[in-house]
Amino acid sequence: STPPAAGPGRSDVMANLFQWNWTSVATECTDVLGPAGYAGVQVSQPADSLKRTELGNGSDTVLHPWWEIYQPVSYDLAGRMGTEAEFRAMVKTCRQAGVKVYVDAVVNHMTGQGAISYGGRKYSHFEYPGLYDAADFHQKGTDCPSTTGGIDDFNNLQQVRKCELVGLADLRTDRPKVQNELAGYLNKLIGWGVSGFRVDAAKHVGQADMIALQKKLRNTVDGSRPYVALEIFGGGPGYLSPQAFTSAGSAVLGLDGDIQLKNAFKSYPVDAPGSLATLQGFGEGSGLTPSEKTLSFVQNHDTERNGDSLNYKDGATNVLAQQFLLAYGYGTPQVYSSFAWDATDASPPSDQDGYITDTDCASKEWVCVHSDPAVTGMVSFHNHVGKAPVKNWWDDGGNLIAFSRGNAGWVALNNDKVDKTATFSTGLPAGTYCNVTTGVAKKGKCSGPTVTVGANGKAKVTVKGKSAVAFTKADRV
Ligand code: LM2
Ligand code: CA
Repeated sequence: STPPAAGPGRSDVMANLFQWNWTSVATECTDVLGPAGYAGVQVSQPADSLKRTELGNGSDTVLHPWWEIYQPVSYDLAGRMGTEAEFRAMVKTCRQAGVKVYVDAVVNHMTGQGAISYGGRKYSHFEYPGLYDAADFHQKGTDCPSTTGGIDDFNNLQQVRKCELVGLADLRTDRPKVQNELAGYLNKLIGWGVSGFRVDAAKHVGQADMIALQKKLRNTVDGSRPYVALEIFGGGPGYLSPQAFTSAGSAVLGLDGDIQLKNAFKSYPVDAPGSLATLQGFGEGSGLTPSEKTLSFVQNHDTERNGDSLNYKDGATNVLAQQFLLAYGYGTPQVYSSFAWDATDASPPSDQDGYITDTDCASKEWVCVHSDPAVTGMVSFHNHVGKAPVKNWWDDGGNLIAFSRGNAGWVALNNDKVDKTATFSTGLPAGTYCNVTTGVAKKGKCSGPTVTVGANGKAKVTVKGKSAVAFTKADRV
């Protein structure tokens, strides 16, 4: 059957396919993301970047760490994930599958090391032939007040904006020439059908320059303004806080939210009571940015490594957290899927030249959380309940919670290891419903276990350890 067009009819759920190559993203849009009801996909930084030719000092053992892509060299689509032709074909294929494409855009800086790019361009720290030269970068002393030229103090406004983030040459984003180069790059992507951006290091660009840049962006091919989500990690004072950036873009990244989710899902040592019950207040009520201004997630490529969030190594707990976020409806929810790693610097699966090889979800090298049926069932749930408010909250004070979304759907989540049984008010009419976390309702039949709701709207349900039960009105069988 033909999936609904991009956007309307499929809500807002995004998959973040971090460092998937373009041909793999395209295939996934057609085979999985579109049919599962994902409305969008975030893809990795696509511009030409640093290609390391030798190892650094000491403990440096990975020639092509994942972070090479965060050192752009030019705005040619010539990076580790594929060619311009492959990128454009991917955008077209995804849109045909009903999935809009959002691009990770690095606008704050260029490189901090190396001399040659994946696209074969030669460069040095402040010289990018045909693009930027020293006059386009903030300089130590004149612009940047730190003695090292780097950001030594992340609470210092001048340093955060005008010094070098981990030694990366810092663009003068207030300069018309720089803004025009950046806008030219982003508008090129929009012209190919891209719907928006995740802006890397937006805190280091600052509000004024972010707003000026967005004014230079054209409308998307759908006629809307591009969706621009700003990366602003929490903890900064005043103008450096995520709250201070909500009007400088479409949204900010939910980087405080993923910390709260980790603490709710993982604070508990083995066999001790946990705290999913705390999540009754999750969202603006727990100090986070407003829902409509937040791109929310359980983790991203930084937090899965730095300990701020859960990650795929948390297994069933991670899946349960994804299910909670999709069920609860805070922010524009995003599901992260990427490659398995041991060392935090590890390269994604690549050929000997650093080009990322095709994703294989069946291999141990990749972890495809977004296509786990326990997750896709909740994508469907999320799309069906829409904006209906959280009602009928129930918890046992510990690790078993349940709630409805208005009268449209109901969910229970058990973060304990043992099965739990209780009688819940579901807010739904009497009937037999298909549990979407373990089955699919098709032609009045459920491919897995069902739940019976009585005339009073109540249901006695056993929720297995580390799992969820969920259904919507549309899942009646
Ligand atoms: C981001 N958001 O603001 C990205 O989400 C994050 O992943 C990026 O850091 C960072 N900002 C810059 O875009 C990653 C990685 C760093 C890595 C940089 C640049 O976490 O470790 O820095 O990308 O590739 C690496 C070295 C670092 C070195 C730097 C410059 O790890 O030791 O600094 O390159 O040569 C001297
Ligand atoms: Ca900056």
